[in-house]
Amino acid sequence: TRLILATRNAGKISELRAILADAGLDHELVGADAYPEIPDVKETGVTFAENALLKAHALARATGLPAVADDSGLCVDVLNGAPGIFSARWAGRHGDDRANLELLLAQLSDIDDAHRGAHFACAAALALPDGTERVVEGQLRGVLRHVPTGTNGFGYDPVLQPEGENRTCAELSPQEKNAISHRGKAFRALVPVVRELVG
Ligand code: ITT
Ligand code: NA
Repeated sequence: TRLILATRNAGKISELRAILADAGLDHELVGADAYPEIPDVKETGVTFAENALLKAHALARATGLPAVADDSGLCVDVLNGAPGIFSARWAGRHGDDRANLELLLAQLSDIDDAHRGAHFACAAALALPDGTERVVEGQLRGVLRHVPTGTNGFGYDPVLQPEGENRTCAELSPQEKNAISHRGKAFRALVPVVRELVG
């Protein structure tokens, strides 16, 4: 069976392919880029779960195929959970990882190490063309470094150091990150749901 990955974020797509394959899912995984004629859905939800469901439903409805979607972001304690669902466009232009990272570090420049706690959050949604939906969530807790370090991953990975680690997410191998990440946790929880509802 084909399963649409309702995302255009290249970093997410490569992580999702590895996470879902390692979890034993043998579906043909097709990225949203295979459907350029389908417009991006407006992320009007106020939670990760709502936005993930919006993206999954839009692709499932438009393609007639089951779709999974990811909505995710960085929630900073001292910023009361910001940037949260606005993580991809925190500095203005959607998906400008470098500008987002710089803005975040500027906002935290006066914050000492004891107060730099944060977590990544991910909502993983499944939608079927008939409107059936499921959503599950995962988190990765850590602290925010002052200086970006590492070249793996994407987004805010160079500044988040997971609890119990002395490396940032961008210094972990893809396999190491997927084993502990918000996205790994959420999508591993979604796999049995896909098996039940999609086959
Ligand atoms: P799609 O909507 O097409 O899936 P997007 O990048 O717009 O792609 P989101 O709205 O979910 O997706 O925004 C996610 C942002 O959160 C992403 O741009 C990063 O800045 C950040 N983020 C999410 N997961 C991350 C991770 O594993 N490592 C680093 N940053 C992450
Ligand atoms: Na979003």
